Amino acid sequence: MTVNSIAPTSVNVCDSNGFVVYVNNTGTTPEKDILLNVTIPLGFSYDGYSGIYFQGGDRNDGPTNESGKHLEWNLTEIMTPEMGVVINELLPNPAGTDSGNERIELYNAGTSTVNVKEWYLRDIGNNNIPIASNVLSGNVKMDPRSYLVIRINGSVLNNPGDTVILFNGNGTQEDYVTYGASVEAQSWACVPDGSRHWGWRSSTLGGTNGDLAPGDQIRVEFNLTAGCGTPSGNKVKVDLAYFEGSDSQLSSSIQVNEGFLEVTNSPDIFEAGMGDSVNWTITVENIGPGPAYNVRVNDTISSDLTLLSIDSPGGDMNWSYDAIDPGEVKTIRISANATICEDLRNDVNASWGCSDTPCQKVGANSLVNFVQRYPDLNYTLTPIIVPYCGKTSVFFNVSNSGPGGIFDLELQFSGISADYAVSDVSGAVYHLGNETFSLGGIPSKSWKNFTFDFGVACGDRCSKEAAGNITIYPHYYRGGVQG
Ligand SMILES: [Ca+2]
Ligand SMILES: [Ca+2]
Ligand SMILES: [Ca+2]
Repeated sequence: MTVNSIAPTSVNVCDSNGFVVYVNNTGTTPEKDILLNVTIPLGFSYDGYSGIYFQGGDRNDGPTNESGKHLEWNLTEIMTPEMGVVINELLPNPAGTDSGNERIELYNAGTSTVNVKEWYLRDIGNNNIPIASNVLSGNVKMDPRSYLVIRINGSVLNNPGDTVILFNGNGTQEDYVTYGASVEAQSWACVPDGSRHWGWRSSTLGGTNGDLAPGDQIRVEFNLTAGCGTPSGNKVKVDLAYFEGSDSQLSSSIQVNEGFLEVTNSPDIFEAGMGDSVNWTITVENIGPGPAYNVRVNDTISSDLTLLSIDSPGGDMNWSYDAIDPGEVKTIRISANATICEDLRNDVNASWGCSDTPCQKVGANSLVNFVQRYPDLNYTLTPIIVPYCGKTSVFFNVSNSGPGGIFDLELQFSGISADYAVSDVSGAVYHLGNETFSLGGIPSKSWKNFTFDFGVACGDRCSKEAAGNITIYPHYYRGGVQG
């Protein structure tokens, strides 16, 4: 007997791949007690599917033993049908004289003992053959896997062809077998025992017909999956043991293709001013030779970035792909708004794997470098010449000619005499307590005007009215820094 293992030459990590083992009987007699052992290559695991294909029947039985490193099939056990007592072998044309030398072999293919004391056989010519009175070997209380050989008085089994029927004690048909032109000195026998795979074979009366006839083949199929990090170059080892010997074989070596993700978050460093939009392009590329399955991607922006848009699947910050093929690139664009000036970052993480346990985790991050863009504040005002017992309108122009914006501009007028009063403010808010005008923001390359009346109250005054200098202190924020 020979054993031959066919493995795929190239597999992808996570994919279920079919493997095949052929067991061939290259001899001239049926073989029996067939045991097949497969050594699973490093990194592979059994998927739970197995099929046994042989002449006379197919089975989907799993391995009879499974250790994680080995799969073992007792093919004799698997191929034997469990169907009770059946006709297993007929000798209708013994060598020389037939009369008194014809034989019938029964076989208990079931799992429990059957008493066939009351059973009988009958051929197409209605010749009845009681069993109990014609036992040549074996016991009418037939144990599982036991044989019973029946002698036939006279000549009953027709040499050109016949049908033999097995009845139980109630007269119910249990089995029947039909054969054609007989071969002298050969038995009409099924291989394996109890199967429907009949042929003219050497007699094995009282013993097994064998499990695999000469020239016959058993095909065993099973599926293995390569897990994360499975190395290339390993082989499947198969060992066959049978009654008369053994055989071993190694498959060809298996190349294992595994995905490898590379993640970029571009640009690495983004230069932005306050209020600017920042835009990133995230790429997830499979630079490995195999597909990356169950790809999960997560993007995180720091809390002081406000998300404007992201074109990920579903528009979420967490998304996934069923698979990314080798060489395939997924591109995501994300846009956010900077609301403060520091600790701004965007982190992207990706992972993939066959199941929940990832084969690979990878990430990339990008920082926002805040660029200080300085404003250039200028102001002009009409000269303040206040008439006695009167007031004058003051016109104030504030401009920002710099590249950076001014936020929350306040102009503090220090040194206003208590005799003077500010009134009719337009274009600003005046705070009497600290003599401050609030103007709000002055964006880059823009200006604002405000006006107010400045005056002195009338009174019986002899002295010269107060005169002097008013110092203006500007207070504002530029990009989060107080200026
Ligand atoms: Ca005969
Ligand atoms: Ca004969
Ligand atoms: Ca036999």
